[in-house]
Amino acid sequence: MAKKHILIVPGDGIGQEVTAVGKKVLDKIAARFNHEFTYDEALIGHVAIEATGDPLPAESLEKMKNSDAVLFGAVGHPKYDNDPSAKVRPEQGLLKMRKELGLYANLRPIKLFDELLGASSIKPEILKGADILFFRELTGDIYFGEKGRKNNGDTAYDVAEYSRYEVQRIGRKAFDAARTRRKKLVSVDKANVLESSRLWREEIQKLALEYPDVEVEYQFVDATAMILIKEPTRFDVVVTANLFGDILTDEASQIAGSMGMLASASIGDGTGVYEPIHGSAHDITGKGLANPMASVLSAALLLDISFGLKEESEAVISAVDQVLKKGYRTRDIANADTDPSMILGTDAIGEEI
Ligand code: GGG
Repeated sequence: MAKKHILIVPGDGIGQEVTAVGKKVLDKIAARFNHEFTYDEALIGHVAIEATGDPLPAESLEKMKNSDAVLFGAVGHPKYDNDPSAKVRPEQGLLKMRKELGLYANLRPIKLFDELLGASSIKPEILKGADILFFRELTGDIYFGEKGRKNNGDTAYDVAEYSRYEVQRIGRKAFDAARTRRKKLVSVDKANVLESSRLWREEIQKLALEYPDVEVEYQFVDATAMILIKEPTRFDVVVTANLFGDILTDEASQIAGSMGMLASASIGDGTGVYEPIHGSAHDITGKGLANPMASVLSAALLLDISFGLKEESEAVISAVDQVLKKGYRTRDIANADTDPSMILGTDAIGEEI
């Protein structure tokens, strides 16, 4: 029997709705497998700014550090997107959480459930067999380098920076994972243009010498963007920088059918954080339309990676699979052939799972 303390951090928008379903699934697992999961909640993002003025209050960070794992939702609010001069933004909470918890590796599995072949506009024959694990570096790059304005505010800059150490530690995680899979690693950079990418490639090349059993391919990010939708089965493990990983995994979500299907695990020095890759989606917030499967699959990653509960994790993935096999869909993964009575809202599909 495992005794674990899980912090629920719903954040903004649909984060609240989908995280509630993820927690219910964890409750069900605890009951079925005789574990004891205790919970607490914390604020982040816009809701934290509204309550305290701070996108990541010290109390939230403290609770994160003292938990066995965090199930997180999303941050963001359109009011900041339309106000570029806003000094305090929800996303600052997310970046600070990653930095403070040392979450340098963001694992984003691109898992295509068989039933969702045809859910996106990519042809099924191109998608069949696609199974990719992205490692997005999460605490460096242009997100964390110096940023500012000069020339009386008429010029803005964001510096992309990587140290050898930062590349090595994410690279090693990706090589180790490739060893447990199909032993193929694609390292994505822009080394024909960017100095930070040249250092990235140097370090991955050095690591490759330690992993002679792993076949390594180096791609420029623009080529990867094309190959992902042209030949997704070419990829096994992909390792890349923060910004490239952010963009490429949104693109890769179309391989899985929808952003609503993609879970992620952020791991590093301390407490692991598990979250859907999607944002707060205020256009559908409060309507009960959000697909909670990314949150449920994030809970599966939490059980496996932070708690070592493999069977429980597989039970969750299998539950999602069975619900899809029965024909249930949320709106984002339905198509013209879906029987409208099988299209369920957030809570209803959560109950089925
Ligand atoms: N659950 C993911 C989320 O909240 N995304 C919103 C966001 O601001 N993402 C930026 C990033 O992941 O770097």
